[in-house]
Amino acid sequence: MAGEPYYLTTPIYYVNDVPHIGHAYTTLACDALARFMRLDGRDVFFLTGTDEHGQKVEQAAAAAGITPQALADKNSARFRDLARDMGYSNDDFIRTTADRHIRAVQQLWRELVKRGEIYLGKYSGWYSVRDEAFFAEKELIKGPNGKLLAPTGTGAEVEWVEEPSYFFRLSAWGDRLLKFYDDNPGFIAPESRRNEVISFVKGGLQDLSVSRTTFSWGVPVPDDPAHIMYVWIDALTNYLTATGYPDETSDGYRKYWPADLHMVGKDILRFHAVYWPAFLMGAGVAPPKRVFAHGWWTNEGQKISKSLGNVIDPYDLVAKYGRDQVRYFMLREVPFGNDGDFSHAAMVQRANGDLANGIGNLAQRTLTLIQKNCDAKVPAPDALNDSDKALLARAGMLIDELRGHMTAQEFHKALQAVLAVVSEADGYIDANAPWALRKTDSVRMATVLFVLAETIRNVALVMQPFTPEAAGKILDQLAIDEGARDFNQLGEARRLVPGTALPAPKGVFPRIDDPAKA
Ligand code: ME8
Repeated sequence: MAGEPYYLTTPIYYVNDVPHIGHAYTTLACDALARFMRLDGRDVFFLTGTDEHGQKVEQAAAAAGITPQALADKNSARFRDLARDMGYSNDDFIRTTADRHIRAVQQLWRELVKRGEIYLGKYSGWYSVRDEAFFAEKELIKGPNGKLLAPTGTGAEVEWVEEPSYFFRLSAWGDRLLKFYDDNPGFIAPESRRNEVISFVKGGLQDLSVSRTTFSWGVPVPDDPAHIMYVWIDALTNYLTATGYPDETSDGYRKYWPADLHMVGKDILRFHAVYWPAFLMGAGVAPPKRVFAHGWWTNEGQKISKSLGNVIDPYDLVAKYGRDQVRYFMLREVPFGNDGDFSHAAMVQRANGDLANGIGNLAQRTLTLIQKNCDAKVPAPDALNDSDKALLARAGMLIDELRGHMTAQEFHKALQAVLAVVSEADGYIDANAPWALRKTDSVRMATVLFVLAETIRNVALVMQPFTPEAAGKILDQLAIDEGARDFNQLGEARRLVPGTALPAPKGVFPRIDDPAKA
């Protein structure tokens, strides 16, 4: 596994609007995964970026009285800043207005034309600008005032569109897609979403309109610039662009394509799990290995929307609760894949219960005892008894459990597993009462504190992907070198060295209890 490439992507976000908690969430999930895989020795390429073309962006720019490029520049920068300010570890940030991308998407188009997958026709049908998607009449919903709405839950009105258009022969791909899903059972996750996609494809596919002529903000169709490409064919191709495509001999392409994981919200699964593999197979390019569609966040039980005025700003959240606390909450609170509700009470409960009283308290108690009773040095253990060995073994084996959960994108289960070890360690500290041993058996006290410090070292190592700052501070307090923090250092591979001087301990997860802050 070591050195094996791992390529993962977020959706590229529309620049018609500014980032909110939903965007931060998807990128956070990818960040945790990217950090985990790096610590596990993988050669990670983690991509995020912005989707800058299309009618929606053109309309938003017109409303703001600026050019689409100016709007894109301004809002793309905000997504880039968000990634920086949240401490995300993305390796690249792609923009669909960049030359490298325009070259890639035009090449993919040419390839599809060459293989007879694209033809010129005329489109007439319903289009939702908000969703940048076409819908069949039978899919539409009647709105309260008789207006026809897209069936996506966004409440967006559709408009009738009639124009010359290039089409992709999607109708010919149904059986091949179904076979592909069958041959690659892990391609769509979670399972319930996979079933939805399969039944959609079984319901029959229609050819897809892939160019527009009634607006101009997009990539021109090669040799027919009156047409601009449908924003989704443009956008999806970003995943290829970043690897170096169309240069199929480039290092990036050879190493990272096909992508290991496209992480998306459930709203855009169809584009990633149906259109995208069809485009790619149609162009003779291998499809990605996996698409995971996560759930939707609501705010105190309400749908998050601008009109309700309850959009959650990730900066506010971090200012209020802390970066690591927000990361932990979002990944632990909701089984990844399900919808989740953001509530102040739940946030505080998680941060205090699991972090302050759980991991933080265990580390603080143990390190303070060591500081006071072991001359501020890693204590030297005597012979280990069965309960010592059992706890060390549990902590050392955590990684095997976590690998399984992370490969399945079950972040909540990974964190549950870590916290289970923390509560075992809490039980161990109470059962062994090192503070009492100080007077009766200082040799045993040293052993108990060593076992606890080792357990904390293992817990902090595996927490790095989830709460990187706090985990780093705990490792600092255990005097662990920066170079000795990867997953090869877990368990017996590298125990703490008795006699190592330790700095004065400091709490890393403050309790959130200021009512004014609430
Ligand atoms: O769809 N809860 O961009 P977009 C959870 N440009 N996640 C949420 C969310 C919420 N309430 N709101 C948004 C696009 N998201 C296209 C993608 S990819 C080739 C092109 C997240 O700016 C979630 O990941 O509308 C969702 O899929 C994405 O933001 C949509 O971002």
